[in-house]
Amino acid sequence: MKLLVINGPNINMLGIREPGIYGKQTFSDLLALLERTAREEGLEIQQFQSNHEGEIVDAIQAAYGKADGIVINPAAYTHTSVAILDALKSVAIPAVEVHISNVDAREPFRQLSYPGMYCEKTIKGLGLEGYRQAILYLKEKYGK
Ligand code: CA2
Repeated sequence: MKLLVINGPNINMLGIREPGIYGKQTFSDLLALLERTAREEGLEIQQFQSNHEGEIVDAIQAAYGKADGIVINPAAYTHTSVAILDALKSVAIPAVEVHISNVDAREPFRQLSYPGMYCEKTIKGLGLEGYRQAILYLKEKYGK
């Protein structure tokens, strides 16, 4: 099974500031978690991080016919990007949305998610563990 994990803007800065909201773990820790999970679960996991909305749209389109599932943390684009929502709809690959923080308990502008309107499930507030849970969900439901 091939999964694509996509992270949006500033996720590469994890652990550097605001540990009270996002925890102390870094982006390198996230990459290590993805590698470890891929190994343990016998999955092929490709990861992509970008600070640019169009590049995220391109990555989703490039997954068409290749990935069996997408795990996506669109970061700030969560709350603004109809383009990412449309890209997910256009490829129709099963997707799970992840948020490191509990966006429900934060500012009102973080309560709306456009990509989440396509995603089967949203996991929030579990830190990096949320990515692992999203991967396990996709494996359980679509694994082959
Ligand atoms: O909780 C999440 O995973 C978010 O997607 C993270 C985004 C935020 O805009 C979303 O509302 C919720 C922010 C990404 C990381 O931003 C940083 C900010 C300060 C220090 C390090 C990273």
